[in-house]
Amino acid sequence: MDSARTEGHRLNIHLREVKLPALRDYGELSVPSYDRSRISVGWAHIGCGAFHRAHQAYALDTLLKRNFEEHRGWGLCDIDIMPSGAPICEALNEQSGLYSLLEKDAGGEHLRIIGSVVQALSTTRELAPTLSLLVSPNIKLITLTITEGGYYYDSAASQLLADHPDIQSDLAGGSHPRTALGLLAEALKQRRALNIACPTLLSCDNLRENGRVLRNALIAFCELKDPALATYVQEKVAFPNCMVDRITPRVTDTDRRHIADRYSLKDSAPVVCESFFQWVIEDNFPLGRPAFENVPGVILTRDVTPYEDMKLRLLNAGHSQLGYLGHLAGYSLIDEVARDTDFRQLLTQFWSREVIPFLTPVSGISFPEYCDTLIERFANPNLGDQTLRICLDGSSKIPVFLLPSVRAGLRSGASIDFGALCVAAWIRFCSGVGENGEVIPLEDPLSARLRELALTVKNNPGNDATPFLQGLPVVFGELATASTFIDAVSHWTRLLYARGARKTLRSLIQRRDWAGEFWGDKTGPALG
Ligand code: CS2
Repeated sequence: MDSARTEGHRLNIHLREVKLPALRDYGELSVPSYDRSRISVGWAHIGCGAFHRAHQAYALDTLLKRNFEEHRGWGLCDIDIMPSGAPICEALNEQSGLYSLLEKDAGGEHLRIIGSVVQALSTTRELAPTLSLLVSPNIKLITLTITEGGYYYDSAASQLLADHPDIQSDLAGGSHPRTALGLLAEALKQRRALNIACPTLLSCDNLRENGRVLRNALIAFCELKDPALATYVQEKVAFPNCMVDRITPRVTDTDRRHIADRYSLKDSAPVVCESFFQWVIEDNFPLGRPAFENVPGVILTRDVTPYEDMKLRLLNAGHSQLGYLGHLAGYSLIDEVARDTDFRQLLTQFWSREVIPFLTPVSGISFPEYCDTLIERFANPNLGDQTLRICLDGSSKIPVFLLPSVRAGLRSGASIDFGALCVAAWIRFCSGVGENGEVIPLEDPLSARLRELALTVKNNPGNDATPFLQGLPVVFGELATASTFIDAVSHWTRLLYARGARKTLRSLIQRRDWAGEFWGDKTGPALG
């Protein structure tokens, strides 16, 4: 047995005590091979969650391993603005930024200690140091993973949610920024005053044209706060779009115990993810960038939108289908849902009938093959991704992941039943009580409103979904008055209440009146 494993077993080591040279790569464990003391911060990231640490921080770690001298000035400082993010910042700092990333695929797992994060700052505790870092000329790139709702932007209406209490608080100059927009506006204001060039702002959230959304939201925020700053942002700041992809479940105590037992490592900030990694980035970085093209899985391109549409409408909307219906059908893990034949049929029919026909082709990618890979990824039995993780924040995910396909279907007179069934499942889910009377925990900034509206639908004659659809203009926009959509959602909600999730989805996938062949039929046996 090699020294690392022996040492680990003997010491039952905690990452905060690890001396890296003592912990060498062995089989399933790899560690930073570079001299971390020579890394300086050049990249700030807002949102210290697991996704960022499975994605951007992983990409930089790969580059530091490959070409240390070129990248040692790009070290990451992770910033969190949520009070709930303070403990993770503390845990990372105690471990001098180190954490373990457990990559899992169907064949096994690999544990990798990531060394690219130099420091973590929580604005609730360390606002002044955060601002001075963001204003420093060393910072040439600021990336964000602040969730779809973190932009306070209604994409369908193209407007900032200016009345939102968090935005109002930041406009009024509250003691601590509640939004990333407020924090960024303050940092850019100071940079402008000091005549320091603007870093590139790269949104890494699951939004269509995430760079454009960030730009529009930030400019709209600045217009209300400081119009001269709005003009400056408009003229001086680059906001490339990018598409990010790596399934990253919530870390559980079981994962922590597993890392401690199998690798003899205690880690207060571990991350679990699949081994798949993809990052498609628009190449627009005026102050330079790490050599992202050298990270396997990264594509630099001029137009990210076809990749975004493909990923959001196939992967993320597919997840929503499995999440809501799967949860109602009694599943707590996505891989179990994805191995259920009825649900596989649901996915393949949904994709082939209601999504793929409306996607712009992506050079070098066959959508059916992409979907086959998605099914394999969803069905990864080692990952332990939770249906409840997928079901959280529906009010900001459904409009981005699902409704663009519904709109495209309505425009062309095609079927929208799979989309409508997913919305119906969300409404049924939001009632807060499952099919066997169990409580469904709702995690969404709008949870109280969602529950109230969903209960109105539950108690409506015929489960008419109109109050839910019309009560959430930010989610449904003009769809709330589209009678075909209202009728379809009401129909599926009624069936979900009358028959339950499984029978309802069977009645859709076994429907006999579909016209023509579709990809799901052709590949049925392989997927069944
Ligand atoms: C998921 C995503 O949140 C969701 O609903 O679909 O978190 C998904 O796992 C990632 O976007 C994968 O890249």
